[in-house]
Amino acid sequence: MRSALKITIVAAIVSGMFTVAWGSPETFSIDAASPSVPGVDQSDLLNPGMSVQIPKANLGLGAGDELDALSTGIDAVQDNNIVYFSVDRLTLGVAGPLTPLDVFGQAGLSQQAGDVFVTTNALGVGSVPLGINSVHINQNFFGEVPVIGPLVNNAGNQDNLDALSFEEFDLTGDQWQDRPVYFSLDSLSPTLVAGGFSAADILSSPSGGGVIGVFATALQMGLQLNDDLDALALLDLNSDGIVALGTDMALFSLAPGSPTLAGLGASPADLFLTTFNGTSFVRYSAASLGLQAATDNVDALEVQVPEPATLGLLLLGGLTVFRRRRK
Ligand SMILES: [Ca+2]
Ligand SMILES: [Ca+2]
Ligand SMILES: [Ca+2]
Ligand SMILES: [Ca+2]
Repeated sequence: MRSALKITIVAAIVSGMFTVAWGSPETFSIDAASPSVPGVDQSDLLNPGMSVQIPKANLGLGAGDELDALSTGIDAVQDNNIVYFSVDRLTLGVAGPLTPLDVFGQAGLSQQAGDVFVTTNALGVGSVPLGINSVHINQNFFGEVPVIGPLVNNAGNQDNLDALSFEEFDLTGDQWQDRPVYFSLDSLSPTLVAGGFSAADILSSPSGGGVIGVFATALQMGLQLNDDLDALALLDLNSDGIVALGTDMALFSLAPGSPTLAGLGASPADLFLTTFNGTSFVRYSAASLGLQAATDNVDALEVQVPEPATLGLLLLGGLTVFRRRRK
């Protein structure tokens, strides 16, 4: 790319030109190794700015639990998506036309783990994965450490965003969820043992709080009980909190060390698609996201439909679903 064009694109991204019309992160979580813990807990749902939206106790979670994937169940998962994702502290990325404002560049500045990236074309415009990504939201927007801009080198530790939603869960400001919370836990979470759950299960906590249930089991996705699902975009088509086999859809990723990855020769940065029919397949490879299969890990996910007026289409899609249910 000509350097003048590249500088223009980079300047546009820094100024936020490409971020305003796109998905707006409303809820996130960070991991236990983040320097902002224990100021907030690794299982709390957080607002941008690092205030607590839903404390872990209101989800039914306790000490030592690690919430590592999150969804409202109304994500526009389909066969082709623009993918929004986060990566872990060890992720390196692949150099691309938008470096340094991509995973590769942010990793070089030691500030990649708290960012949200989006799959784009070479001009930085949202696209189904083509092997190119760019910074969608830098970590300072979330109040994550380090609170610095995206072009500054970070000498210290960094918060790791490990769960993401474009929607809010608390709509009334009382710190209780007003819609179901779909989530997953990591393999060391005490609640897994207490509830007989797998780290690869998609769990749910109902509107208003209460007892944690299983939305979909590891086996319904063709996973093994000792896999760990660590990133999730979910469409529970009729929003009833009960999985519809062959109809509901999820895009997800697995954590490093999950035996299914070794069995398939797949990467913790690959994204799998399932309709809960007992199988999953790799829909987007690490390379298609601009990531390295051997070293990189996707640890949070959101999606949008790949048309220009994505927000309008998202609303239309939601209304269609709603009408279909009421027939
Ligand atoms: Ca960053
Ligand atoms: Ca992350
Ligand atoms: Ca998990
Ligand atoms: Ca992963």
